[in-house]
Amino acid sequence: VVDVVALGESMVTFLPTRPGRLADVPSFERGIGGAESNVACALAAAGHAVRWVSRVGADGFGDHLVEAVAAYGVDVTSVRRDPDRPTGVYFRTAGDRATHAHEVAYYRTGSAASAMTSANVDPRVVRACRVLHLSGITAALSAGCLGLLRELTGPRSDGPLVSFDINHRSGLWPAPDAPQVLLGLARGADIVFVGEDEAEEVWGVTGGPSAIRELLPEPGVLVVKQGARGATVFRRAAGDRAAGAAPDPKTGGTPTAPGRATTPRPAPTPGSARQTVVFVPAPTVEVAAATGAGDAFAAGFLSATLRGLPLKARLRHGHLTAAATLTTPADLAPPPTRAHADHLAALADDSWG
Ligand code: KDG
Repeated sequence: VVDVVALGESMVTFLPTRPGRLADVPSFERGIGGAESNVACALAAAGHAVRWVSRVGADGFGDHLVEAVAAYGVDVTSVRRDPDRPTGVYFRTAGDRATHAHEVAYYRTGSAASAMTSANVDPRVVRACRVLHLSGITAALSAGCLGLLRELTGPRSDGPLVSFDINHRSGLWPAPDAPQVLLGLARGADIVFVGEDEAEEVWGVTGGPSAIRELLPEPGVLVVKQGARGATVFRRAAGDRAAGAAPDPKTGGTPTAPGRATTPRPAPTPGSARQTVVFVPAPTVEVAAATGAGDAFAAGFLSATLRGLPLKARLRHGHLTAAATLTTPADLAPPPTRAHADHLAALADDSWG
């Protein structure tokens, strides 16, 4: 059984060998990036059975991506090679030490992955898992990619839990339609990840996690990442349908078989729906570059979800996996071993934050 399928574009990344503007940097180091494959790699490193579904060019960069992701233990047999389109690449700076603002230059228009559609991605492969992980980046790549995401997050009566990271990348959205598109996709997902600052940037929501929950009452699980402060999770009663998840001793919630909402799902009324809310502070770390930290967080949270751990442990696993990426300049870092992360996640509350 595949635990997680992650679907999305990956790119060969070029990171400058020294700080400064892209215009001034004379040389770059090659790495790999791609929000969904970052999640896939971290989950595979944590011992889960993971498949990455994508398209890359029939070129050297495509070879490198497939080989590098496979080296993490991810099943890449569903990655298709496109002889007519290139593999996407991108360049970015490490960013300002204080604000972490960085420059990004994408070379991915017309890439192999941007040609993904619901006609050339096999829905049986994508849905044969416990959790399907998607992100808003894919929605911005092309009309075909958006159609595919709409189908995967659309009304359904069975199949995996759909996890959706908003991942708003302003440089990828030509038209001012990101807010509505991302909201629509998120409303169809079961687990949603969003940054507090991201929600303000995309939807203008300024009231913190509870205001974001009011905008997004549909997902059974909503995770609001609050940067260096921590993260808050909202879980509706019966909103946790992770296959095989054990009862949650902290909340008394008893996740059952991989059941799923029927179609169409009634929108719960904010405030009236019974839900659990948990906040966990983030550990303090020396940030080298923030890129990829959200993906690592999602991987840690999903790993703990698949193992049926309580909400607090899910957030702690998210923070610990994110910390590994925050402390490296690359998009992807080897996460802590599962045993080490379990040990850290079990520490007393006053060791956190
Ligand atoms: O979340 C990190 C990603 O943004 C990075 O790896 C590259 O997928 C990427 C993108 O589209 O920006």
